[in-house]
Amino acid sequence: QSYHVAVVGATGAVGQKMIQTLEEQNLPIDKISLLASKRSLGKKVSFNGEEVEIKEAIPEAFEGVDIALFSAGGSISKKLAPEAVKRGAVVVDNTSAYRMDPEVPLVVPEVNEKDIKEHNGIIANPNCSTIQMVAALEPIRKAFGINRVIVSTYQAVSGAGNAAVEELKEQSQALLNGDEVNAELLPVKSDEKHYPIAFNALPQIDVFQDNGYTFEEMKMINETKKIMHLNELPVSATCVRLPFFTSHAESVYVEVEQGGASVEKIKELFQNAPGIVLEDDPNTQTYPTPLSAEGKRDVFVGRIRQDMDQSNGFHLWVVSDNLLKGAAWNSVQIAQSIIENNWLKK
Ligand code: A2P
Ligand code: 11C
Repeated sequence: QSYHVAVVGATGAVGQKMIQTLEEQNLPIDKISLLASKRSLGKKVSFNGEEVEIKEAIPEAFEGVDIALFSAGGSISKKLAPEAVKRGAVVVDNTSAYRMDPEVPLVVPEVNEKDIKEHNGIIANPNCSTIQMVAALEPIRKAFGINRVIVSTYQAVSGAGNAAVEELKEQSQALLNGDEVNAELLPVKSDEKHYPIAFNALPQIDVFQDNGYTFEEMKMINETKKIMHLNELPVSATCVRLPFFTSHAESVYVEVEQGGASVEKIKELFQNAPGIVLEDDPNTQTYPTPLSAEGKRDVFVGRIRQDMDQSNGFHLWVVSDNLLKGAAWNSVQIAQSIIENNWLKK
């Protein structure tokens, strides 16, 4: 059997990685529809050696599509995902539009692959910073249970799309040339104030909520509970944007439920966990960095330490390519699981 796959947002930072990952994964795809806005009409993208023309993302574009990967922003997903489902497609949505909808599974295959089969047409791909954290927490949860999570993030600009990548380049060049620096996009395009990201750190990712947390922080909090099926798990997050292009890094503090956990045992868990690579040896200065994780599909973990005061508390440094495991690769993994398990229809 062969499938017709659509990518919505095909010209975007994540969409481009989706196309590349679909190609590398060699899934049984006999037709691909690459969709974006009117602005991209006529552009061509190569897929499996063929030039495919970008088409406008309109409801009719989903006729005959089996699986549609969406990454063109929440409002596009809200408008077009139901249109795709109406026409018989299963949607893997990489926006926040449906993630907290109780009817929509929110999936990181290493954690809750089986939730996919409960779908009603839409499966949500979590936020990039959530995905890499829960992938690292899951082996610990399975072995010891977890009681509390506190995370601080160090996030790449590509999480905010291609325009943010351009802004960082332009600002960096301007600063080094001694020219005036323009900030028009980050931290959030629609917000009142904009700050330079070049040579800076911005403790705001996405808009502020009434409780003083940002939406990115609330995504990490709420999505983690849903994916891990731990509705009562205390989770807190502080999310910060830094001036590098790719990969998010996270300092994660986790308290385990049962005794018996140690740094050595946690390292052993990571050595045997799917999708995780342990890079941890202070003697040889071995630990992951955003640059070393770039272009790779795994979640890298290092700097594992026991808390100095809390014997059931552990600190981890977790790094992953936000466009791959954080977005495109996780979406393609979900698509692959749908195909391999024949979960297209519920
Ligand atoms: P386009 O390039 O035609 O604007 P990024 O995350 O890098 O900012 O990319 C956003 C993606 O979402 C792009 O592929 C962009 O296409 C797409 N997109 C933005 N607005 C729309 C729209 N109204 N309809 C369809 N796709 C859209
Ligand atoms: C960022 N994590 O780095 C965001 C990007 O909910 O899918 C992903 C937004 C999302 O800005």
